[in-house]
Amino acid sequence: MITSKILHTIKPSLETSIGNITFSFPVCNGSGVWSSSRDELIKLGSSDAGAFVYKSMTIHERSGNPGPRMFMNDFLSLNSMGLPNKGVKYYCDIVNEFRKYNKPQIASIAGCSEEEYFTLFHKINSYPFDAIEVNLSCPNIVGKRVFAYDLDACSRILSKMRSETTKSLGVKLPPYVQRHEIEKMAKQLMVLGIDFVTLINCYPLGAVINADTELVSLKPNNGIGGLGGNALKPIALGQILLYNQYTGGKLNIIGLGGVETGRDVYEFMLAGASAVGIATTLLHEGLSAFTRIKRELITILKNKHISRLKDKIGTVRYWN
Ligand code: RRO
Repeated sequence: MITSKILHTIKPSLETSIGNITFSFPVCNGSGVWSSSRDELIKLGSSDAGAFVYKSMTIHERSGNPGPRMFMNDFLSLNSMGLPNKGVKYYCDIVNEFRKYNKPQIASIAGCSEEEYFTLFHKINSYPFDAIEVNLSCPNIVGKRVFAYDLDACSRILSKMRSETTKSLGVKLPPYVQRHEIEKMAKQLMVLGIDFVTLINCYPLGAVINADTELVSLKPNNGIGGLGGNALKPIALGQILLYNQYTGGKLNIIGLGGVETGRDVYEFMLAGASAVGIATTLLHEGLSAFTRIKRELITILKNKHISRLKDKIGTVRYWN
């Protein structure tokens, strides 16, 4: 009884790592949310977020798709943002200054061709970003390939980058619908020596229709966009479990998809995520979501008498 009381007052460690970077708190933003402009990034830096994940960068600034390009309700989000971002130079110009926030800074890059990915990579690689997340799963630009659905193209892009950087290198993937696709990708990422995988980007090609107005919710791409939010959580958990199984827990995972609470973060970590991103929740609630989730997570750990969150990564129980 006394021991349990003492354990309850000790602050648990929330520290985890992704590749060679350490998160003092494992919850970050999903790329693009609060991370497109200098002002947003300053606020993200001052928040309880465990790391910065920059909006996916292209070579030149893009204004993105015309609106309405984002729809949200209590259960889901649907977006067709179309990669609005300030261009790679803008983010390279601020990364050094933002080291003052003492959080890992993860650059996200998105090209329209293999050549563009390399141009972006070479630029980013010479700046003090702590990690590079190669977004091979951006779904919202008609005519732009989703490279993640082509294993050979992914391998070409990632193996060249791996040979040229010592930074933590990761890839952001979409959900796959067949088990063998996940197995092949997971094993290939291990062979290539990739440090982390971000699972998952939105579920592509969704739509929402309003019976009253008889309108689709989004303007771009005739109403088609990527599904996010709570509706995505079971899909994200399934993908994380499978990647974790196929890599024997040796590939670090940033889990993303429908995370709203500290309890969700805990479930994602049981499934095998070493860090967790929030996107739709951050849009709904703002940056105070990090503070709330941190509080909730600490309460769970205290109630379960867990002193180090990282000990729980991948420890989900299965039925015999
Ligand atoms: O900007 C977007 O439309 C977008 C991107 Br790049 C992405 O990777 N995922 C997403 O849901 N939207």
